[in-house]
Amino acid sequence: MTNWKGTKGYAKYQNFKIAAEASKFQLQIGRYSGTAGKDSLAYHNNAKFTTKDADNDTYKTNCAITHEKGAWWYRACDHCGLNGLYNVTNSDMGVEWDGFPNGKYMKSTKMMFRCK
Ligand SMILES: [Ca+2]
Ligand SMILES: [Ca+2]
Repeated sequence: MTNWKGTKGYAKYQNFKIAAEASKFQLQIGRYSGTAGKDSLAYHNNAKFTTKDADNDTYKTNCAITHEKGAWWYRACDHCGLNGLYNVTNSDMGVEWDGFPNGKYMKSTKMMFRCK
């Protein structure tokens, strides 16, 4: 990830698994290591995937509509959200990673996977 001030960091997970549709694409992640300041995805571990038309989060409303933008493994609602609105740097609806050094709003992010 690179934030709007040009600071780069990464979050690496020992395991990263997304469950089947019947389990609402529940997220299961392992141990964190990295330079992202904080393991902000830990809050989303075991959360189900919410989209605008499928409220699977634990909040009373649909997080993808009322508090955030973009589908994600919301709970109530997020500590990171990489599917947020691009170039929004003043609200929780942006592309963000809480605790990231020198600014939580991201200019670019990449998710990469390695098979075991
Ligand atoms: Ca909800
Ligand atoms: Ca957010």
